[in-house]
Amino acid sequence: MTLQIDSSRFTNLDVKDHDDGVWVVTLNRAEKRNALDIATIEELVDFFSVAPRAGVRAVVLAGAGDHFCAGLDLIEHHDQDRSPADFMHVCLRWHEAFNKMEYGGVPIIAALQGAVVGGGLELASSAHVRVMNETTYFALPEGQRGLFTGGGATIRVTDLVGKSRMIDMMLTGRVYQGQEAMEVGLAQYCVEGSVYDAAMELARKTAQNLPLSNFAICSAVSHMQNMSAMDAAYAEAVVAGVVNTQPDARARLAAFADKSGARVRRNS
Ligand code: 1HE
Repeated sequence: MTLQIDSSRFTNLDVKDHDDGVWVVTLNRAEKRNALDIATIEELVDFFSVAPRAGVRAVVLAGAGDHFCAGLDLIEHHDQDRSPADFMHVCLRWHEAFNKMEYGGVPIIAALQGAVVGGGLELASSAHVRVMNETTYFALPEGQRGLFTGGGATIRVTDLVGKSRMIDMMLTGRVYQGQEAMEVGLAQYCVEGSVYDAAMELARKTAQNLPLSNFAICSAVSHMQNMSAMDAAYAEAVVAGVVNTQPDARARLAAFADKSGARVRRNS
């Protein structure tokens, strides 16, 4: 069953269907530096709940304006004067959204410009591929604000940069940018010029893979990280059993066999 995505339902997100099954989801509150209020989180839950069953083949996740995302909406948080239980539930909604992204099986390419900070970095780290440029900078200012990460940074940012760098970022507010950000693993691509154009190109390339292969890549790998090595190896065999025998792959295998299929060559 294929579900439909009604773009007009979204306000804080701008949701657009491009060709080839590539969708662009843009955080659309540039005047607030795309800070994540609860309404934005609910729209992310909404979109990424439906996307895997709506024929979405890849997503470019972008931010309007000069900055990708300023993290938690600090003004909303201040105004609402939340109880511990209230904020726990807020964080659980963030996890709902970000888990649907990471485990949903639809490739998400994040186009990161300007500030990618606090919850903005938590959001970016839920994507599968991150593209930065010379404007991009990453930080976790929670420590300075009297806060702690609540949107999965302890897991996902630690996965990217390692425990000691994660703790340093939180303690000292260290900012990573440029080549150093690449070297510590915060992004896979650093481009000159538009991160959006580069992310679109990657999304289009990704969308040419068979959806079941992409589902496994953008779901199974993350699940397997949570398993013991023995269980992960078993799960890998089961997933490969399903994916590697899919009827749609036969034409690609036949093309390799008759030598019309592309060969893997080193970059020129
Ligand atoms: C905001 C937010 C926000 C901007 N919540 N409204 N996150 C932070 O600590 C980052 C806080 N933000 C900043 O450091 C800066 O705003 C930026 C570096 C992102 C951008 O600077 P700049 O000079 O371009 O903009 P600005 O003048 O600081 O802000 C422009 C407007 O955006 C202004 O609103 P206005 O109505 O006065 O025009 C700001 O109030 C608003 N704005 N950032 C709300 N974050 C699940 S736990 C997650 C924990 C966290 O994420 S902690 C948050 C960390």
